[in-house]
Amino acid sequence: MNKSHRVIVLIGLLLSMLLLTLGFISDIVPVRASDGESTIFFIYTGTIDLQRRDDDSGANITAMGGSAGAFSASTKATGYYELTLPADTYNLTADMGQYLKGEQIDRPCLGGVVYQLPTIILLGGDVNDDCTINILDLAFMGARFGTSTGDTDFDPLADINADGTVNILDLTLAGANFMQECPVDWETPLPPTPTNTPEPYPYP
Ligand SMILES: [Ca+2]
Ligand SMILES: [Ca+2]
Ligand SMILES: [Ca+2]
Repeated sequence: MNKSHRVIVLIGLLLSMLLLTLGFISDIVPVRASDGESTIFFIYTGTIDLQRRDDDSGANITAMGGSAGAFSASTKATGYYELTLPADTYNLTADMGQYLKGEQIDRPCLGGVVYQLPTIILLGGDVNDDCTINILDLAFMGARFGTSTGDTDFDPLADINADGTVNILDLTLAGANFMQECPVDWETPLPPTPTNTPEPYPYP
């Protein structure tokens, strides 16, 4: 590389840094995969709402791709998540312990797109994580009824709303969801519109 080439590369680098600083270059850029093909990432955003919890952190969104593998992210306290993925077709799962999970199958995901999945409300009360809320879950909770954090027979699994006590609030929540099963309702989003211009999305 002669001197003029080095100057051109340096100017290019400085220009890129300037454009990045000014926000003209999106953080969603094609990257070179190991096979030499260009891969474009996109971002799913959305919200997972845990019934009767104000703090919706700790729920997981998982995407299993046909060829891209598995990706996952956790929710913040607001229930908000972001998941960055390479283009592929994915099966999506929204899940949290003690709650029934939701699924979306065969979601085609195109590159260079940022879009929002519909909010999903996970139903509480599946203590034993067998995808149904039934007498087994209620019996487990009933056996620990009235216990609180620090009690020897307290079990956080029975504390559905995670307020530190197993009481009528937990029991009525599971009761209201009695005989519900996975997957819970999760509105299917419209297919994303192919675009190389990322749409603005809200960060809470
Ligand atoms: Ca909630
Ligand atoms: Ca169950
Ligand atoms: Ca509770």
